[in-house]
Amino acid sequence: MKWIIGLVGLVVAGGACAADAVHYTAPGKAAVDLVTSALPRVEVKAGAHGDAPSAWQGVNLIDVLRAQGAPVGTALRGKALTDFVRVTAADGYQVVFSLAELDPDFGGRKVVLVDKHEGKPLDAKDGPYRLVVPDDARPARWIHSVTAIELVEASTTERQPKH
Ligand SMILES: Nc1nc2c(c(=O)[nH]1)N[C@H]1C(S)=C(S)[C@@H](COP(=O)(O)O)O[C@H]1N2
Ligand SMILES: [Mo]
Repeated sequence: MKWIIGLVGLVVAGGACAADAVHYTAPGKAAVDLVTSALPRVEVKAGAHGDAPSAWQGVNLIDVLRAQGAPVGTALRGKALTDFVRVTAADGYQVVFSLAELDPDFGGRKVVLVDKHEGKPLDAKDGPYRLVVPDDARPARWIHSVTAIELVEASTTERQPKH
């Protein structure tokens, strides 16, 4: 009986955040587990550390952010130009991207949240999700074992935009 209660407790406690999910947070929004199945799938060919390019499949990070209501495109103006995205991994490793760096109207940097390499799910060491940033000269932002993606507002003044 005791073990049943323990099991139920575990399931309830774990219910807030699924084990293999990526947690998404943004200012003023409730935290969610990301569901990317409705987003367009993309493939990039890239190799880290001078490896021969190989194929990675997933979704564009900017599409994830747009789907979550992040201010992109014409909404990316004023204070939102200080917004950045912080990505955290299971081992505590973190990287950031500015929202404008990712937005196609600005930097348009390709960053893909991948769940497959050469068509196969990522292995336990890197998965279930990692980022691939083909145009970074060093692969240090190819963060693996992603657990959280946070949109962060970094504005520190009250200045109102003129445009
Ligand atoms: N979670 C996590 N991701 C990480 C790192 C890390 O320490 N932890 N190291 C980064 C660095 S410095 C590099 S060079 C690449 C190495 O990628 P690889 O293991 O696919 O060669 O992973 C990046 N992603
Ligand atoms: Mo590295």
